[in-house]
This record gives sequence, structure tokens and C-alpha cells, in this order.
Amino acid sequence: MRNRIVMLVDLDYFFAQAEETRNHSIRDKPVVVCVYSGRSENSGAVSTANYVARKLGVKSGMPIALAKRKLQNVDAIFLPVDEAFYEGISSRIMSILRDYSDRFEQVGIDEAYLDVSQRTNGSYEEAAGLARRIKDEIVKQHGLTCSVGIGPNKPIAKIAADIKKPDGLTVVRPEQTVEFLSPLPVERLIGVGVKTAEKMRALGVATIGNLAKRDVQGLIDVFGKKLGLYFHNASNGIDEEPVQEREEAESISRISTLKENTRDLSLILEKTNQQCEEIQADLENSGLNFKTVTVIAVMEDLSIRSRSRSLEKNTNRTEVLKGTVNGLFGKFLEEFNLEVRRVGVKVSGLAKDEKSQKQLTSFIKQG
Ligand code: TTP
Ligand code: MG
Repeated sequence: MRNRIVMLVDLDYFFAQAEETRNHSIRDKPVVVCVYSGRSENSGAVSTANYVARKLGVKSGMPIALAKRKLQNVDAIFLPVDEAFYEGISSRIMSILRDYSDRFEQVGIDEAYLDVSQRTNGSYEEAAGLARRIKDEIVKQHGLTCSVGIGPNKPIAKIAADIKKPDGLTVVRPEQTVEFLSPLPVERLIGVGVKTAEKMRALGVATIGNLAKRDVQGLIDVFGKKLGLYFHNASNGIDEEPVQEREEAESISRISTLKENTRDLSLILEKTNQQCEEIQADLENSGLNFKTVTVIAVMEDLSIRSRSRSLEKNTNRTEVLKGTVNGLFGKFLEEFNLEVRRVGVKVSGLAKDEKSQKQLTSFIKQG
């Protein structure tokens, strides 16, 4: 049987690198991309940071205030997330990756699995060459680096991609799997979090190699049948999950915190109009339109409320979205007496819009 070859491509420090491509002068400085909550100047969390900032201790998820302390005496750049911009780059890169694969599965904004078994005829040598071509093309077209892992299945490709970053390329051939996995800490396996790792350590299992040597029945006794079997297979590098195209997103949404709790409709709409525009950009990028609009509110007592309205037919018009949100929130404020803390907008009932449908049909006709 031919070798199965799976590739995982993960863009390096994606949001921060995307920011560097539109402003080269920030490249050598620490760049921190932030999700500002808007509550006070520094409230919110770090979305991601470039490697210059990471060397100085900044990480995803860290409070912005802490990142600022770490970069106190350095000329650092703090920027707000611009998701519409990153989505645009992401969808263009994903279409490059799709073209290089037999089967394709996007798993995040900057990450995708490519099954390349067929086009490389099961040759890891060729797969490595293909990965180098992909990396070159993404640099050439978008000025971005990525890290690639190649292996006989998805988990190994993923672990391989994570081993060397940024701009890495790591190939794990089937015969190298055990040697590759053995020394790694158990946390590298998907599904092994801090708690499970602690439990494993108590059993004398610290590395994937330790885990692989355990008797499968012993693992089932401790973790139950499903997990026990999974840990046994995963630590031995066994995984049969195919690379599979994901279903279209079922909804697109945005939610954010208001500067202060309020019942003032115009303050709410200021925020939701912005969200509607971001959603519209996502819809346009993916050639989708919507049928149902939902508004979501987190109230001052932290309870969550939502109200929806379905339109007669699908549309992608921003004015319709904004208008519907306006109507829903107007009614909403009449219905509930509390102040609103966070607001969000969601569109669902997504379908390909006519324009891209037509392009698709003409494409098929030509082909
Ligand atoms: P990742 O691929 O996990 O991170 P990254 O691309 O920034 O860095 P790496 O070089 O290690 O791959 O996530 C992709 C994007 O998702 C990231 O650029 C920003 C966003 N993100 C968050 O907003 N919050 C988070 O906690 C994480 C992990 C990512
Ligand atoms: Mg990444």
C-alpha cells in the first residue's frame, strides 16, 4: 500500500505577521496584537505577538497591561486586531493550499491539513519538495512565512509543525514516528491537558514514549475505554482520521464589550454597526449571504439574552443587516429593564450568494 502523507501548514505569528506586511518598518520591533475590551485604556488580552515580543516574554492570552510591563523600556508596537484584514489574507492563502492538495481541511484561520499522498506518489522526499514550493509561494505572494509538518497522519503532522517555528519544515517518515514521539512530553498529544498530564505523571508517565510502553488495559482501567484506547494509539503514532473538507461555517458572529453599561440605543448601535461591517466583510470574502439575524446581549447582571429574526430571503446587504439589528435592539430594550454590558450580532442560514454561484456555474461549464 502507498504511504499516506499528511501535511499541516500553520502560518507563523499570523495576526502580527500580517500587520508587519502592511507596515515593514515595525518588523524589527516587538509587535503585539491586542483584543481591547474598550473598558479602560489597557484592558483586554494579547491575541498574538511577533517573535521579537515573544523573546521578551509576551504570549497569546496575556493581559495587555502585563505585556506593556514586559515591554516597558522597549520601543514596542501595540495594535488592535483587524480580523477582516486577516480573514482576507487567510482566505487567499487557503486557496493556494487547496490547490496543492489532494484533500484539504482548514482547521483555523491560519492552519490547514493537506493530504498529498496521491500527488507525491507516497514519496516523503517529494512531499518535502512540495512543502518548500508552498512556503516559497506564500512568501512570494503574501510576504508571510509558515511552519510545515509532514507525517503519516494528522496528529504527527501537527506535532511536527509545532516542533520548529517560525519558518520550520519538519518531516517525520513512518519509520521515524516512534523515535520522533518518544522523548516529547505527553502534553504534546491532542487531548492531554494539564490535569491529564498530572494524572499521567503520578503513574510515572512523563513522555509519549513512557505512555506508549504502558499496557493498554492498564490505561483503560485508569482513563476509561475510549480515552485509554486513544492514548494508547496516539502515543504509538496510530491515527486513521482522514483529511476532510469541513462544512461551511454555520454562522458568523461578533461580540464585544461596551465602554460602559448602557440602555442608550445609539451607543449600542455604534458598536453593532461596526460588528455588522466586519460580518459583511467575512460574508463577502467567503461569497455567502444570510437569512437569519440574531442579536445577543450580556446584561449588567451577566445574564445572556438573544433575539432573532429571519428574513424572507437571503441577502448580504449591510443596510439590511444593520436595519434588522436596529429593529431587534429597539424592541429588546423595551422588553428588558437592565443595562447592557456586552453586545453581539450573529448571522446564520448561510448560503452561497448568487454572484459566486454564477461564477461557479460558468467555471463548471468551461471546465
Ligand atoms: P496560532 O497559530 O496558535 O498562533 P500564531 O500564528 O500567532 O503563532 P505561531 O507562530 O505559534 O503559529 O493562532 C493563529 C492566530 O489566532 C493568532 O495569530 C492570533 C489568534 N489567536 C488569538 O487571538 N488568541 C489566542 O490565544 C491564540 C492562541 C491565537
Ligand atoms: Mg500560527
